[in-house]
Amino acid sequence: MGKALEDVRILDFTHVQSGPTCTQLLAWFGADVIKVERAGAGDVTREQLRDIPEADSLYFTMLNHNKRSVTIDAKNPEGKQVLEALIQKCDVLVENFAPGALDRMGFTWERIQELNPRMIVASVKGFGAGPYEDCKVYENVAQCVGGAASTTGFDDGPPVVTGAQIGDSGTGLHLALGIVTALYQRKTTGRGQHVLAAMQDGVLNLCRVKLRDQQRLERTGVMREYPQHPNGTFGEAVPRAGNASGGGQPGWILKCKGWEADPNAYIYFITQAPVWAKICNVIGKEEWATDPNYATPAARLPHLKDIFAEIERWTMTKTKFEAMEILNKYDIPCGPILSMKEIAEEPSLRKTGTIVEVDHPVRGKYLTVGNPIKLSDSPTEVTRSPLLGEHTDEVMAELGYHPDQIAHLRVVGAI
Ligand code: CAO
Repeated sequence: MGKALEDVRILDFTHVQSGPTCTQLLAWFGADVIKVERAGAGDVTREQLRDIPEADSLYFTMLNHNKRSVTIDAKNPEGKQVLEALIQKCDVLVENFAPGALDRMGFTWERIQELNPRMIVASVKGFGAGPYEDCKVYENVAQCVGGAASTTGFDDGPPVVTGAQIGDSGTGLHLALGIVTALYQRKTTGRGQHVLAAMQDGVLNLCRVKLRDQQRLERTGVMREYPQHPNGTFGEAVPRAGNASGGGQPGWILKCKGWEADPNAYIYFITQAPVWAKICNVIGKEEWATDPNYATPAARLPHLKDIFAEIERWTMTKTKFEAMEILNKYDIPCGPILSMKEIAEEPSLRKTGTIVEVDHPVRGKYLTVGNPIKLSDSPTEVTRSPLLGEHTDEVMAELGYHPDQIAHLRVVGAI
């Protein structure tokens, strides 16, 4: 079967996490992704958080599947010429260098357009145009400046960052969408364009509901579904909502059997309005279904704390999986808090290719997250990440370089 992006060639000038997330997705959809790394060193993550001496780290291998690796010194004049040849041959250049780094290499937007007017140049930066546009940014900085940290955590504690890499991987996802959209538009315009995904913007996009709540707060002074209501006070900005659910269906994390010893023996429980009567039956509070203090969503809002305490009395008598099974019978939305160990061992995730075992010549077998986006006509086969410079000769030959020229470029340190 063919692949959705099989005619697309990507010059992958990315490193660390945000850019590589994007190009890995494009590779999974069939694009030929040629990762350009610094001669002799490579992507810094190859040796970060290493668990096996001398082997590429899981950090690197899990973000660079299905790519080819070439090493080119972009600051060497002859290395620059190789890059120019690549720019002429590729459809997209993806980069997430610090602001200005690509220009300092001599590859300004104008120069790239001169070399290849059809080229799409896609960048991840920390910020868009404005006072911070020159700043370097990492994941947690993006979470802080994008509104995630100020709205995450409990009201009586400090801001908290989340384990989901919404700044890096989240922005990589945004960039990938921008790239395929630009490729689509190029079909009619014949022109390339610049695609920018700023990490602050990407995080803010994922925090959209919190900007909604900011405006509701300014208008009404109170948000009835937040745990601060009715006893706490609201300030000028959206407060941290603990484990409250983001929408109009109140939810909370509740203890399950074994919580004293198991840090993940919890379940997320949503008191969805249409199944309120069923919830009352399951937890043995049948009278709440008709009691005017509990019967309607609006009446329940001031009592959410008591309601969840009562539901928790029930969930604590069941394991999280038992509770899930019982609640699902009644269509009550809930979800066990799964540990990474449980997720890694979950057979259904292996079956769908969401968790994949990959073999690597140096590190051996390891688990990775496969393509989370499934296309029926473009199936993904996850192949291992490349060794540093593994495909330099192959790609140079495709660019038309003779073996003697390749040997010369190696001697002068251009590749
Ligand atoms: N040949 C020669 N030089 C190369 C090269 C190559 N193949 N690849 C990279 N370099 C050079 C760059 O040209 C740059 O040189 P100058 O500083 O002289 O311009 C230098 O390597 C360092 O690049 P950098 O500034 O991007 O890297 P850093 O480690 O200092 O910063 C990061 C890393 C992530 C903070 C920065 O790249 C950044 O802000 N990127 C944009 C936002 C982003 O993607 N952040 C998420 C990262 S994932 O957590």
